[in-house]
Amino acid sequence: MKETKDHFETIAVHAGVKPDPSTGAIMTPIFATSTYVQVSPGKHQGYDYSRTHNPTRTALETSLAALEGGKHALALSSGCTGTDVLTHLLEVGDHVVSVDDVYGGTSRLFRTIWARHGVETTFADLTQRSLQDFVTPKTKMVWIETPTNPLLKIIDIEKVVQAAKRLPQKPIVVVDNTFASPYFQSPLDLGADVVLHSTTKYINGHSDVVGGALITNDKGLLDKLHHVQNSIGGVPGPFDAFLVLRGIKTLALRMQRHGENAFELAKFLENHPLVERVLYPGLESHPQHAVAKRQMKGYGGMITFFIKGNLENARKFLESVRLFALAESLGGVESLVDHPAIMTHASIPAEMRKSLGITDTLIRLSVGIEALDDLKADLDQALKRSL
Ligand code: P1T
Repeated sequence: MKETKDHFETIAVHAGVKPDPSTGAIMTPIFATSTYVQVSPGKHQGYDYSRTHNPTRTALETSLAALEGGKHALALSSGCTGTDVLTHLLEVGDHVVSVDDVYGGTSRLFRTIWARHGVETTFADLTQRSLQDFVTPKTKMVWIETPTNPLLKIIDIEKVVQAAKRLPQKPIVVVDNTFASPYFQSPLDLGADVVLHSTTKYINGHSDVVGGALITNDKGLLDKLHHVQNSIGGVPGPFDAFLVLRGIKTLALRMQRHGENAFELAKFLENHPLVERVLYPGLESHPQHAVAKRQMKGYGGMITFFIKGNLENARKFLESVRLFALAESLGGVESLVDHPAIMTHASIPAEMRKSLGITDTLIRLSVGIEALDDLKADLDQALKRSL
């Protein structure tokens, strides 16, 4: 089968996937092996041990790189492993500037693990102030998440990249592209050095794998990242690699539907009398709508809204949904609902959460691919029960 780089849909189906040469099997085999026979010491077919490389993982990495329009990818055991592997590139005394509203686990890793190992992080609202206001001579990594989790702030990637490139120490600019997916946003094209994914989310899309990925055009950087990964061992098993590769084939179709459903639901919620405020990058009321319109090809499947009332009203709503499942995570075909303050962002200190605006009435939706009318009806009945 000939690989093509023409369109995203074609890449999603074909990149990295070749018929197995020994059998013709069209699907990539699950190479369930820890080791590989060598004909002479050090003489092998490119694989010596599965922590280092595995053929099912190689196929997934080829696919991931192609999806992001990048040259190289590493598949990892989780999104958090990707954050950890990147931060391992830094040294004691180095500094990170991170977007303030990031996934709770990313914030936790910077604040409670890496801070103990001498890497300090400043959390910055890069929608309001520029990168220059936060950098020090020791700033070696800039961490962008956009859209952010859970407030869906949109960071102007190109602007931050340009500010970073002007610094003499040339910090690595990382973009966590999990919320947008490569279907809606291509950070490498905007100058980012590395893209991170929690493949647990849209890329796999079926809520049955925990995985991560790093994608870059820089071979030197890839080698350093692979050295860390191989040293600490954060690799996915071959079955997980196979599942993610299988999920990717429908990524374009799924993202299209996630985006359409979310856009309609965002408009529905914005006009609902029991909703205080809706945050969705596609709405003109979104503070960074213009940036989203320029840098994204669509606005994604995540919606955040503030329900009218207090925690009790939020609780009643969350206990009343029937189709939306109350669960952490996002990006699967089924719709999920999350209460960030109690669930996904509970590890962020209360004061910090408060100053970010992650309140008791904040609700996050991961809109699935079900029929729009059913999702709308579910939200409507649950909102009515929130009173
Ligand atoms: O769960 P893991 O695969 O380790 O991915 C971590 C991660 C990284 N980046 C973003 C933007 C994320 O949303 C996540 C994981 N997020 C959730 C589990 C959640 O419900 O928000």
